[in-house]
Amino acid sequence: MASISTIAGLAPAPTRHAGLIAWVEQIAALTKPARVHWCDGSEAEKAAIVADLIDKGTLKALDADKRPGSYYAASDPKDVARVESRTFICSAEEIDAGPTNNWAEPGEMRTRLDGLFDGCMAGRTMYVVAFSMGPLGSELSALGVEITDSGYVAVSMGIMTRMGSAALEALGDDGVFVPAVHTLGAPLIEGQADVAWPCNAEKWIVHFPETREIWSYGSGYGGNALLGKKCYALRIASVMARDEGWLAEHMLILKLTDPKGRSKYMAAAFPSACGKTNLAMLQPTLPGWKAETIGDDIAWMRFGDDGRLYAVNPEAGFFGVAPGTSRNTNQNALATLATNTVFTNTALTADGDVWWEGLTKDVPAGMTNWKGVAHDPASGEPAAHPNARFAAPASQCPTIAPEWEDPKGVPIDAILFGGRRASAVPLVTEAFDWEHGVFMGSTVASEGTAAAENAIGELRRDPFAMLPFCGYNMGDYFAHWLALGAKADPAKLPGIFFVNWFRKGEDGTFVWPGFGDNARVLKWIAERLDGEADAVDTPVGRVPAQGALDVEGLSLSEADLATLLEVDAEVWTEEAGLIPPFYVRFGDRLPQALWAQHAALTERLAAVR
Ligand code: GTP
Ligand code: SPV
Ligand code: MN
Repeated sequence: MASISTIAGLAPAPTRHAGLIAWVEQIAALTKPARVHWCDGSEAEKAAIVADLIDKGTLKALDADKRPGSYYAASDPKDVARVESRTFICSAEEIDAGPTNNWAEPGEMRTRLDGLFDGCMAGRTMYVVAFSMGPLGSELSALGVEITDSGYVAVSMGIMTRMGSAALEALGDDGVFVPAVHTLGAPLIEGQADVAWPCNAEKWIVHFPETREIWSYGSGYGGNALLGKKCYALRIASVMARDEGWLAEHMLILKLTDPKGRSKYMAAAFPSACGKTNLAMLQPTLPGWKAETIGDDIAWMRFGDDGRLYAVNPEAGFFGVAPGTSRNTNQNALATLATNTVFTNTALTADGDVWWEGLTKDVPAGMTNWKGVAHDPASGEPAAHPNARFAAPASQCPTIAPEWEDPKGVPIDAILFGGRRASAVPLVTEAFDWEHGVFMGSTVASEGTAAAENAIGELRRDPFAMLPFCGYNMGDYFAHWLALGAKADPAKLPGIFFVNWFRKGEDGTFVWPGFGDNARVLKWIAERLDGEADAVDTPVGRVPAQGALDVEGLSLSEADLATLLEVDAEVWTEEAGLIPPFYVRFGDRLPQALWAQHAALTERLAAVR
């Protein structure tokens, strides 16, 4: 590996950014790696790191015909998802982290981190990964540098961000960057053999919002370790956005074009593993309608000079949930990950390819499961971990919109909120106005998934799908959304909608077919924006009027359709009653306007009961 220099501190820094060099030297002195390598983001560099990871057993090359340029990793069984209980927002004042984040006093946390990071990279290579979140050179983009002792992270950052020389160049001699330090927390002493997936039983995912710093210890997985993603583009960026008057959101971005050629841009916030990737890549089942992809997880949005809200996808790749992805549900995702993809915690087939539950009806024989042992279909255990993921370049997506890297972003026409709700919540509801939409966003609740440690299936509040990702007091976050709307021209604000693909019938199965048929809901939304579709007012918002939702060709009974669109005042009175216990947690940081929205909802419900 010629490109990797061998002596810490003597690595020639490919930058004249004195602040960056000093920081890298300081972190090297603390973490004591065996080598320092400044990533340039080249193909040759990726090949060298991959070769090293294959040597170590971290990666397996997949069959070169079936899955060219692609690799497989299986994590430590205890390192499979984000660890919210170990995630901290260390603002100077506890109240500024708010009731929904873990907080620790910054001085105490720094002392703890100093101890944890002392010598933590011994025996390993320290990679210096400069990256841009957002298209290089865009005013909506921002830069970061992740230092990591994981080659897997360096390779993944190469897929998920614009990484290497170009980002270093964009930094110039004195550009601002968010410093992010990541370690597996698994130093190697002289002669100690490495393991395939080094990590530490103890994990710390720490953010200092005021100084815009990230420190991550002990995990090699996803949002814990690829620090450009949740840690920077959501937790730190949400703080930057509050201070600078923009929005950093857990949202997909898509473009929908109707048969007349009229396009709309939509952003949608659903909690983790609740359908963003799938909606971002949907294949409409409606003739003549076209959907294109701009982003699948994160949106940075800012009002333009024309008064409209513009969004960019800060990422360059998709880190998507594998299980459930199939030719029937998301053929565009499958095409995206045909090549140059890193798979983690899927199953491995006997012929050197990957598999996961839902990919095919038939379960291939002779697979190795994500734990590395022969898969036994009779065991009832899945072959892939439910949070198994793929990391694939966004540019490979067949439906990627030509403007996905437009530095000025795309003007958003509609914002959607949603979650997994087996009952109560209609298929689609339109907010009466921005403030009502913010109320809707603030009350999102969803059933838990495998993307985090919380109990699967249990209902929890996840306002704006940002509960795990808001880097400050969520009461202030709601106020920020209200303030941006109040400043804007109402005619230019996006419409706000609430969707729920996950309503279940009495037999426990989903009533709505979902996936490509979600285009039917998007069609109604687009027509509402153009003033062309009818709606009826209910206490919770506007739902499609009879016949306004295009269900032609669906095998949906009248009763099913009624279930999907029903707003039951009894049920909703109970729902509304659950909001105050949640709101009171924010004390006086909860905007009065949201209490007023709650009171108005209660009144509207009382009027129809
Ligand atoms: P993160 O990457 O964790 O933020 O998740 P995401 O919101 O991008 O979720 P994703 O699209 O990967 O969906 C996760 C799961 O939801 C998968 O198992 C999908 O099969 C399932 N899903 C997505 N869309 C639908 C839908 O319309 N209907 C149903 N029933 N399931 C869906
Ligand atoms: C999520 O959990 O919302 C993800 C995956 O998108 S991770 O990057 O691991 O956070
Ligand atoms: Mn996500």
